[in-house]
Amino acid sequence: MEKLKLNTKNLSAISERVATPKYNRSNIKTGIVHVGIGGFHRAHEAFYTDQLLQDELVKDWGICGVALLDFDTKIYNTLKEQDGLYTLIVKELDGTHTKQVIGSIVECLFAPENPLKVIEKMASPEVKIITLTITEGGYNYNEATKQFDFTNPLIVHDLANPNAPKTIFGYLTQALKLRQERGLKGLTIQSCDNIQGNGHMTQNMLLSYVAKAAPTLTEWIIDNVSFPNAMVDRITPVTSIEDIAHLKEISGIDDAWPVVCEPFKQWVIEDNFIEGRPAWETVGAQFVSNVEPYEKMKLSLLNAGHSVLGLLGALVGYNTIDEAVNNPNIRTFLNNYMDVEVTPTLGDLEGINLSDYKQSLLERFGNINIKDQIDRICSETSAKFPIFILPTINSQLKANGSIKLAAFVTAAWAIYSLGKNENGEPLNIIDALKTQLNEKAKTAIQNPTAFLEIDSVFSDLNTSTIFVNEYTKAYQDIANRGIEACVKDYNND
Ligand code: CS2
Repeated sequence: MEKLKLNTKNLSAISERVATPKYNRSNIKTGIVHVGIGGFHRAHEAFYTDQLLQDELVKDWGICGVALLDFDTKIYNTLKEQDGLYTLIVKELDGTHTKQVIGSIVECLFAPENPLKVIEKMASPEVKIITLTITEGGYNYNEATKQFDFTNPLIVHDLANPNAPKTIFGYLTQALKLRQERGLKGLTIQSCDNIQGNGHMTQNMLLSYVAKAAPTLTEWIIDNVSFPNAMVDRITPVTSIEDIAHLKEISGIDDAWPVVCEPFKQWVIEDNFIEGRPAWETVGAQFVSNVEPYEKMKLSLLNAGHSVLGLLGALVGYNTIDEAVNNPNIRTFLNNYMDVEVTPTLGDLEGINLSDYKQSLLERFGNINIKDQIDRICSETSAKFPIFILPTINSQLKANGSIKLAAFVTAAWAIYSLGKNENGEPLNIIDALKTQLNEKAKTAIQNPTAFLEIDSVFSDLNTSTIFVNEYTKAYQDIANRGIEACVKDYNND
């Protein structure tokens, strides 16, 4: 089969092989600027938006994708070369692949190359929404102080160089300032990251920054910018070389960076868009007045469930999440964690059948075709732990509920941070706090609680005697007998 490079020129030939956008992309205006064009955005919001644009009446909601960091150079170059097009490969449960070319990213910008262009785009009158996937750590929130972290060198840089920012806060501030100065309308800033109250978090962190960077803008933001909360969900592993080769082989599409994901998707959004929004509900998103319970459920069951499987699985020597969840002992442990420690903290989830939800998670985690990497799941655990697991521990401690399994997972993380699995093989730790985690992990061999001293992660958890006791016991147990033997015992307790 003739190999076709994915780009606008070849799109009609490619449409004979896989589904392609039915709309004329050159007629689509940019209504959304999205920051962070990694796999998740392209499997989720860009996918929903592509579905929406298939309706020929919808013309105002194209996406301008912004790559914010130097780290994003490769993805930016790829998308630029492919005219913003990429293939989404859905790995179905039966092992088949559903492929389609997504066209909703109609423009791309690389912030480090031309910051002013990005600021101008965000300030342009046709843009009504700025959406973000900047990762949990990107919000610059310090768990210990519960405040915006002004000590971050990048924030120090942005305060000194407002026209050449490096962080999202610098960009948003400059863009909103321009909108205010030019008498333009405000817009919506919508987080698509896994954070409880992600809209509130975005608003609070931005207002903290603005109070220092441009105090006269505060009032205007309060009146003219909305920050809806949202729960986002679709498991999107890192694309592998095999995925790229397979697409070329089977469909003859030469796509340098397709996106792979699971069939499941969910997007629950608070309907709070000050300058209008796409009718994403027509393509499966849910608009609700209060998204909090959905967020809490997803973060503390799905995301925390991932961390449980990732940390325990990594120590045993597994590479993918399905291997971990298909180990019956680890699966039972996760089940117990969800039922005994998380469920009591969730309160009333009207209209949701929690048992079905938990069951569906086990099925999704177990999808052997997805091959979701444990390295991906364990990456940046220092930013994930305070969001995915700590709230469960805090609620349970308050209610005198069990925290035994969460303490076990925390101890597993301390041992994981030594950098070797139980077979002595090196672990690929990817974490902004890698050095600190490793130093504390080494001290923890003699004194396990040393690991809990990282207060930007654990806050004051080390002052809870109940937690510290369970954690220390679990630490020693894992160190002496290994994950699997311990997990078996925990399951029988
Ligand atoms: C994962 C998430 O990063 C993680 O640890 O739990 O990326 C997860 O796959 C997504 O939130 C699924 O919606």
